[in-house]
Amino acid sequence: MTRTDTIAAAATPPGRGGVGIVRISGPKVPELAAVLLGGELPQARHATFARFLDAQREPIDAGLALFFPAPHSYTGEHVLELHGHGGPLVMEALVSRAVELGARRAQAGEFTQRAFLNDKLDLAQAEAVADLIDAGSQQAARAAMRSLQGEFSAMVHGLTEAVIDLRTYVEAAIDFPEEEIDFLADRELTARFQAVRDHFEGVSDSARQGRLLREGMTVVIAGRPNAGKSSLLNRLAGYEAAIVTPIAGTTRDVVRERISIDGMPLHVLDTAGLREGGDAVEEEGMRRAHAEMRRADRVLFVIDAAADPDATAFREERERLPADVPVTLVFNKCDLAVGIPVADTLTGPPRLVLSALSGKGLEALRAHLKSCMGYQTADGGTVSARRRHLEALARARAHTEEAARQLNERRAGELAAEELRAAQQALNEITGEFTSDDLLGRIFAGFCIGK
Ligand SMILES: Nc1nc2c(ncn2[C@@H]2O[C@H](COP(=O)(O)OP(=O)(O)O)[C@@H](O)[C@H]2O)c(=O)[nH]1
Ligand SMILES: [Mg+2]
Repeated sequence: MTRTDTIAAAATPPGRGGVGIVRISGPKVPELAAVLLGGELPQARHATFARFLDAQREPIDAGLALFFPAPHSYTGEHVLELHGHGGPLVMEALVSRAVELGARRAQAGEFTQRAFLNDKLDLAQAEAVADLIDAGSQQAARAAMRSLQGEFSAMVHGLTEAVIDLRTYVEAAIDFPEEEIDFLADRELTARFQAVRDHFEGVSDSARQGRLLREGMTVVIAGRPNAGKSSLLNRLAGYEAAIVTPIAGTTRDVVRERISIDGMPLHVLDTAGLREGGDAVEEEGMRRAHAEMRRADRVLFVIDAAADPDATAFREERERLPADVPVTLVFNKCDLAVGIPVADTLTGPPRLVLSALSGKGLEALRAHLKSCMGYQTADGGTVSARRRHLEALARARAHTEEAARQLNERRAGELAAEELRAAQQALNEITGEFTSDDLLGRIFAGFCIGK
């Protein structure tokens, strides 16, 4: 793919609409426009009424033509937009005509890819374009808009600056070896590493929230057999997705449901009850339950509030739950547990009291899940982010920790500087200062044609 190509595609979705727009971008636009519009180029950035002509100079359609000369366009190249009548045949005829005149059909995301390659947007911003288009809730849309305006990129740049400062500090010390001993014992250095760590923490938190808003949160329902896990899944899903019986050990495999709470996607997984002494099938079910919990964003640990008001089940299982996945304790069957005080001797996880049978307390659970996804904080500055960003942040952070270790344990300034350089490079992948063609290909392939 060379950037000397001129590309064309319908920018509006296929189907019928009042208006349909064909976008053409590339160096051939001026000559192509002159022929297609049967005369002169329209005045730059002015909506001009025109006929869009075929090879016989017969009008295919008539509408508005807009010419954006390079570099002041979405892609940074010459761009022509034709606003015609929104019908699939009209759009196809206009794109074919552009192809006859030397353009080729654009691939998915190619306009935005060119905008990225011409420095109109960085990579995180380009991804935010797709996120904005795909947003399933107002919050997700606002978060995507913030990323598109560069808020997330600015956070990543701030972090990169902090890593560069640290690296410069370390490298300066390597250049003056006679001072190295003092330097390594330096409190200043420890403080600087800590500051960078805190900075990582802040940016990773924002990115994690952003990813939840975009991709949805994965919630695993776990607990003892018969606590009401499957009943809870069915309540959330709004239909009988999982089999519910009074027999312990009914659910043996993982049951998955995709639900949405006010437009926010949520993946809910019901699992086999955790207990000792099940048969081989139940054992395998529990193994799967644990595997899903490790991958989850949150575990809803369901307690039978009538049978186990002290949440003994949770205390017993706690050790085996993944340490880094947050838990919410759900005291179910509150309809049976009237008057039974629900234990508050446990510190830590948030707790909710509800009845999967009657539906009491379900609204509070939905509100809780929404707040875990950043629903409330979305107006307080959540940005949109992707798994790719979180992975790059984690890698950068690991390199920074390794740098600290090289200094503390081995006094190896050179190696520490090298690790910091790798950290910086991982951060640069987020905004795209450092990327492979392969990565770019994968990112833009996820866009729609014409964007
Ligand atoms: N009274 C009452 N019974 C419930 C409630 N939730 C579930 N159950 C009952 O508890 C039994 C086990 O429920 P189930 O959802 O299969 O539990 P699981 O083994 O944890 O998946 C069934 O007989 C349900 O009808 C509740 O909130 N109140
Ligand atoms: Mg079940």
